[in-house]
Amino acid sequence: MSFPFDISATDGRARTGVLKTPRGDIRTPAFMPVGTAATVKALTVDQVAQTGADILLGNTYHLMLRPGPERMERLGGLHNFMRWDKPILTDSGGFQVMSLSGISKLTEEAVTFSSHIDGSKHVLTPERSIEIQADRLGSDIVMQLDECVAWPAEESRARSGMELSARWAQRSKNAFGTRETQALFGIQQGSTFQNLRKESSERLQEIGFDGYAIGGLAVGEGHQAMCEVLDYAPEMLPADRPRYLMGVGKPVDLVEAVYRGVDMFDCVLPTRAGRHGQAWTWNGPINLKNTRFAEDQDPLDVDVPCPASQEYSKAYLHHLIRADEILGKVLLSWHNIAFFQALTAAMREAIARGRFEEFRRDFHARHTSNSA
Ligand code: PRF
Repeated sequence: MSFPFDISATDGRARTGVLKTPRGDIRTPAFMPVGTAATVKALTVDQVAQTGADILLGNTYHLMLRPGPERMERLGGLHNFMRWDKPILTDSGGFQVMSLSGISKLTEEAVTFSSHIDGSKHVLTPERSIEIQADRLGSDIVMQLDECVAWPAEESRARSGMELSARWAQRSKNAFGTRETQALFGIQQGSTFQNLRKESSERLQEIGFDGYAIGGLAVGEGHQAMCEVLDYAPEMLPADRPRYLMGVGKPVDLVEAVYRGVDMFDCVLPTRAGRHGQAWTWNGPINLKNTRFAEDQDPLDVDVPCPASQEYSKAYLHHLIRADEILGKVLLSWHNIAFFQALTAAMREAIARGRFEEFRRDFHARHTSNSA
């Protein structure tokens, strides 16, 4: 039985609704903060919850290496371990293997890789990924193992990655079976080829998933090329199931993807940028390292409902970042996550009111990318 997904309003291709899970509702469009190593870097789960996040993302790759899946199960699963009782979606590991690990070998059966921590050798099959996510970590939304082909790709290479992902989708589904309290998402691949995206979607729908992700984007093709794929890719997926664009992105990417029918996102950007002194605001990104903030007594963004956004001066944040103080990273990570939550909340409201076009126009007018 799939989690109920109630779409309460649509505006053009944009949708807003609620994905209902036993651990709580996920309001869509939703942004999932990334909690790679059982922590949203620099923040407590209470701070993350205060920003309005309904769901976090965790990573199979990192957690299988450290602290290890069997230990995680003995410790009561990922929710209990990190003290987050709302939903968690876990990524399956394949993408992180490709981007982080040492020499990896990909066969029909599995991906074999060496740990980025100690060089030890590990094997991940679609079945083992499902077991780790669903049974050891206790994830609420489990992702199939897939192959994300690097960009740019020849069509034949993009096809082989899409086909392997489709076969692994079937194996993932067989391993997952049917479960009452957990959901399984398939992942569409096919690089920037419309015919491959179409074939991928059809094969996933024949297998049948609780939700559908769009993978293989935001891998270097750029905003314009990504939008061109999003002009057709979301509509190839079932309208009554959530659509999740993996690893995306900047605020403009979120707005343009929601406009094209995407419901869920995750990205390290708000926390990673925060640790490097960058703050995202309704007026665009700024870097607090910049000398022009040295005596700026205004807060980051009074329109973002978060203590980090409203109660500290830019001059103070500038000082903290310049002095490499831990608190600077904490406050900017907190603000950025709060901004991304404010952004998705504003999109939900605009769609509900039938005002998404207007929202999108105003967003672009205000959001400049001059100072990052
Ligand atoms: N597949 C998986 N995780 C991902 C991606 C993918 O294609 C991406 C691509 N942006 C991010 N994370 N499994």
